[in-house]
Amino acid sequence: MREPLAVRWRDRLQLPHDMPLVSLGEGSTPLVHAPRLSERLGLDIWLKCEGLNPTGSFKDRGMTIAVSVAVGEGARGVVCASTGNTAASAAAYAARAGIEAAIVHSRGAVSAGKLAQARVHGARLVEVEPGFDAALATAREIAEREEFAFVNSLNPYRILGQKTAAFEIVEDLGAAPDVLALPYGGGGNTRAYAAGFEDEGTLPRLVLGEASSRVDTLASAIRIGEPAHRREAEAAMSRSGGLVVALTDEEIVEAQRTIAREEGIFCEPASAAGFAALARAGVEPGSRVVCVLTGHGLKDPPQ
Ligand code: AN7
Repeated sequence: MREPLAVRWRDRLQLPHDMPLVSLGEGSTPLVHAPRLSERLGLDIWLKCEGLNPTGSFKDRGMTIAVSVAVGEGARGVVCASTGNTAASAAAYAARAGIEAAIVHSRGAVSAGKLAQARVHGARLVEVEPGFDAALATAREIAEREEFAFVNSLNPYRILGQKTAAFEIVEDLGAAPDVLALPYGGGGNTRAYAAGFEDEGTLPRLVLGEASSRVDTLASAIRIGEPAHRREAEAAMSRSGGLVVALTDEEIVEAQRTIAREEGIFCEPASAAGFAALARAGVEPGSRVVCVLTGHGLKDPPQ
């Protein structure tokens, strides 16, 4: 059995030993070597398969800690605004904890599978006008009015839990990679990886893939107009000597298909943005690269 990440990394995260733990067995995801992608780009590429977390995305890493803390503080429920994966994760962990979950989402913006997850776990769905920013404002109002814990990535425990992916990569490879490629939506994950690797002593070059058309990209998970963590995420990217690559939907879908056909791994479109960015990042040949595949392909399948 794999230990929950909050147990495995308790000391590193400085979590109290007596804290109540709400866990579904998250973390310890496979880091899979990608020989064909490596050959294609002249690099040494590894895929961190975050779609194998309990609800199918990396969001579970932060949610286990955020919901555990909320329960410890006696919260009646949790609330978040989401493009879908945070919603699915919050709903599952709230169900596990026996508390309520309220999910705020923009009309037509969330994939059917992610909405189904939230519904099946018994969350209350609140639909608002298009735009992630409107959803975030409504989630804050609900948090205040109903005394629910706010579990968007602005909740510091989310970032804390997500740092553990960096610890696992260093453990598996024996050192930090030269480059870390990942999708850039709100920037919380970028911030978490940077903090995790900096704890380990080496920040890899951060290659961030964002949708060139943030507000209406086909990659629904990263349909975020204004990144909540822009300042911190881009500061970490600059510190690392990295870059942000703006991608067309065609590039994102092509990267998703390449990973699926050449390596047998199905990730959702947003998750392929890191690999898509890599192809345009001018990385030194032979570099060791980890591409973070943030969510499972079944989450947001092609129509
Ligand atoms: C698969 O669920 O923002 O840059 O509300 O689901 O940390 O925002 C999801 C984001 C990448 C971007 N890949 O990460 C939400 C949400 C997948 C995602 C991102 C998301 P951040």
